[in-house]
Amino acid sequence: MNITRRVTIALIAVGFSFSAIGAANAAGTTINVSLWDKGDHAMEMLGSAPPMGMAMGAGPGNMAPQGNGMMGKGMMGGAAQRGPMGISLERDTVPAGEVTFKAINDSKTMVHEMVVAPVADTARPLPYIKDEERVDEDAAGHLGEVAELEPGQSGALTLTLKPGTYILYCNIPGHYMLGMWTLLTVTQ
Ligand SMILES: [Cu+2]
Repeated sequence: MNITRRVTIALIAVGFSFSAIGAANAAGTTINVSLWDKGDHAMEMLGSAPPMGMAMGAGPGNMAPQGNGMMGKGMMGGAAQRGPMGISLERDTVPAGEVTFKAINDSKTMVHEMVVAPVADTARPLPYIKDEERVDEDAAGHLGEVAELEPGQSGALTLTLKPGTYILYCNIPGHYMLGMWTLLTVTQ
């Protein structure tokens, strides 16, 4: 074994012990969140496309992969794309406790935001105010948000979450209906 190799192995060992300490001491989980859209024309689909809110027919469970360009890109191999805009999570399952969402607006042109709410039943759409094309945040059970990020801006939100299912959605008018939401599972 030459010296270079020995040093390399020693460094790997140090790296492992550091990451083990890091995991043990971590106060919570951080999730990177991408708010994205496919450009200015994304809004034109509102009204012409079928509604794509949760449980509205074009959700992930109801949409077969068809290679139509709407599926599969996903920021980090995450959620399927169901519409012209969406929310992608670095991971969609986290342990209960403190969760920090680091949201970045990856749009070139549009303001987006990230609102978090609990979900009792994924088969039921969120309460919706049709006149305003927005989710009724109070009725949905608002837990917190990173409000109105300009393109390229980022923001963070830390919540203490119990086990269950949660939705992250954008409540800029029309965006939820265009598929800008995703689910997060919090485990025991
Ligand atoms: Cu949005």
